[in-house]
Amino acid sequence: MSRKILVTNALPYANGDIHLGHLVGYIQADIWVRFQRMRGNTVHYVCADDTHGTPVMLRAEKEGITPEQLIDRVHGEHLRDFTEFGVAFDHYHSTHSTENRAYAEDFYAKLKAADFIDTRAIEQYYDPVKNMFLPDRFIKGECPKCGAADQYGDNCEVCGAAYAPTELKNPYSAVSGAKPELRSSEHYFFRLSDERSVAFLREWTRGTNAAGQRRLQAEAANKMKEWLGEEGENKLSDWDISRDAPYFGFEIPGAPGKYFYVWLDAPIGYLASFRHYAEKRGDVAVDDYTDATRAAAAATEMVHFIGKDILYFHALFWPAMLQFAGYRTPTQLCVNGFLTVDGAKMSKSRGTFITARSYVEQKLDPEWLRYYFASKSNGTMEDVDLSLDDLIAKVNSDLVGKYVNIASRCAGFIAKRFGGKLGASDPRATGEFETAYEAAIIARAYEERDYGRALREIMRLADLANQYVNDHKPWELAKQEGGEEHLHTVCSTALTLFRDLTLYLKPVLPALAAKVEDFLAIEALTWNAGWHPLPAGHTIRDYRHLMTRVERKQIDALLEANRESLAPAESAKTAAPHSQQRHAEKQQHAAQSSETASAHISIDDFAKVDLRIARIVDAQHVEGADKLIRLQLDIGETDEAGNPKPRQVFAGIKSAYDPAALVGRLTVMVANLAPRKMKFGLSEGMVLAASDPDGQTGGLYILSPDAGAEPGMRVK
Ligand code: B3M
Ligand code: ZN
Repeated sequence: MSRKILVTNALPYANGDIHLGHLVGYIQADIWVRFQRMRGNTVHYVCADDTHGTPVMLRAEKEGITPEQLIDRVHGEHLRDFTEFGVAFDHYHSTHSTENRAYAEDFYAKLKAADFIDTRAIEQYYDPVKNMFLPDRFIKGECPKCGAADQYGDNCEVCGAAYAPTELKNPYSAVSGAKPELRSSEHYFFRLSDERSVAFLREWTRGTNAAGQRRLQAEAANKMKEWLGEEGENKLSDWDISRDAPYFGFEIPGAPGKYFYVWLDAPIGYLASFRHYAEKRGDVAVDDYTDATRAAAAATEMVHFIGKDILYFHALFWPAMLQFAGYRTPTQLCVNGFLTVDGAKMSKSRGTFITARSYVEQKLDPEWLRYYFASKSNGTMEDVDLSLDDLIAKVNSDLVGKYVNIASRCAGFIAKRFGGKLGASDPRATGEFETAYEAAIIARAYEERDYGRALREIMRLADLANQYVNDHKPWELAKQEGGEEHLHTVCSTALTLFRDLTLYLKPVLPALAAKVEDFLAIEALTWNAGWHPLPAGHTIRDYRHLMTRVERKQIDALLEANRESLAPAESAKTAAPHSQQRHAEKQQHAAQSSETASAHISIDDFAKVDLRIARIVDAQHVEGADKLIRLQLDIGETDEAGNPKPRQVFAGIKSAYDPAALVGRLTVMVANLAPRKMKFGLSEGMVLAASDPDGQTGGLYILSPDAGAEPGMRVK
């Protein structure tokens, strides 16, 4: 039976550009949507800009325009960026819309009637110059824990501590610089801590979707357990859903000067976007997807793709709001991790904070990125690393070297020797590609969003196809007397295999697949269990170039285009003078450290360092040491009796790693460092770890080799 699914992506804020970090989740969702449609399922795929809140209001003010003008412009930019990357929403709406206001008011009225709304007075910082209450991110001061200057009101970027803005020392308003005053004001709360809501959320956590998949990934379900606590416990707090004027948002009915907090109406925007689209189309029954009773009867699904930083909103507030306002609840959350670039947080000074726009302007192919992100997606909440060299290698070897190569080696013969007409295919060669079994393996991986697994399987088939071509050598057949018929069969067979590979790759590479459908003169490919070789006598079109190789210099140009200049640009000036200064200092620091890093050494100098792959066989906290973890590292060494003899190393990585999570991992160690006697014991080497060059975030990242490396292997 075919499924009916409403799919959404998180709504990006309307005050910033789309960057590659955003695109991870959007591309993952788009691939899933395309796959479901190829399977014959009905999918409505919607999104919108998240337009409300203080940052949008202040940004518009700074630009000298109205918030409406700002969000109009950004809406166009965001939609353009998504479209360029093949992220094809059925509709891209705005939370500042009539549908969204109507929904927000409806939710509020229903939650109020069900006794889920409370009011109480709270104390908050107020900017007496700007005449407004200040959200946490707009109050700065000294960290109450470590004393670092210019920290935000919610947490310290230097020591990582989280605190309330009222705990900051010497606070100042990031908007006007004024010293904020504490003032009291009446706020509206959603009573998340109500017993009904706790009971409901426990139940909701456990559900599955129509394909038998769990509603929540394992890591998300664990988080839920942590948030909800043990059975009988109630760890939830009520949620402040109102903000005081001036605020860009929807005024709360019957509460002049009070506005819905941006996060109240943001997820409601999913429904608003869907309603707008459905009404425009005229043939989609909105209630079948949104009303609790109707959705159950119609067996529709609602699937949200989100980043892991907004899980709390989507796994607690949102399902509870829906449930107690009488709406259907989400059938599945698909949560993705953050993006790192070359193993580190995206950074403006390194040029790895890459905007979608710059990528397109530098003329890089968006499908390279789609392919790469897909290859690194495994359906979990793990972070995704964009290794730039690996992107080049994967695209060039998999897509150009293996896949496109099949067509480019065979198409010419069909055109020149056979007038563009195909011959019969060899069923022995096409067999494995076209079995229901093979299709099911790949389909299952797509369904589970383990796109990396799907692509590995597809590339295994591409290897087989290349093997077939290599075995039969059409270029030699073409020169042989009487080789015509064999040549015809081999090239036709290879093109059938190429068609099959295209079908499997189509959710990831829709633009490329469309070019192939055109070249092969075939209907749009869909996912049928039993398909057939391209028929003899079928005429194909002339082969056109399908995809180019990535060059390192294109990547370098992309980084250059995104690198923020050292001189603080006039346009980058923020209302907060301190943050501007700190930003410039950070960048200067980064520039200096990269200068020192570029002094040359000879290859002999480098060869003196004996780097080895090591397996962490044990990791323990060290009593009395606040930075160290005691590691036992297997690098293949044994004692006289032949038993494994791991090295003991003390590593200063406690701030970033839980010892238990390290056991079993492979990493890289310096094996010939002179042993050093420490207070806690002998340290017989060193593990390598990357850290932020400006030393501000305190992030530490130990290295891991690619799969296949073994303990003891030399790294050089
Ligand atoms: N705008 C935050 C984000 O972009 C927020 C998401 C809203 S989803 C309803 O990560
Ligand atoms: Zn601190």
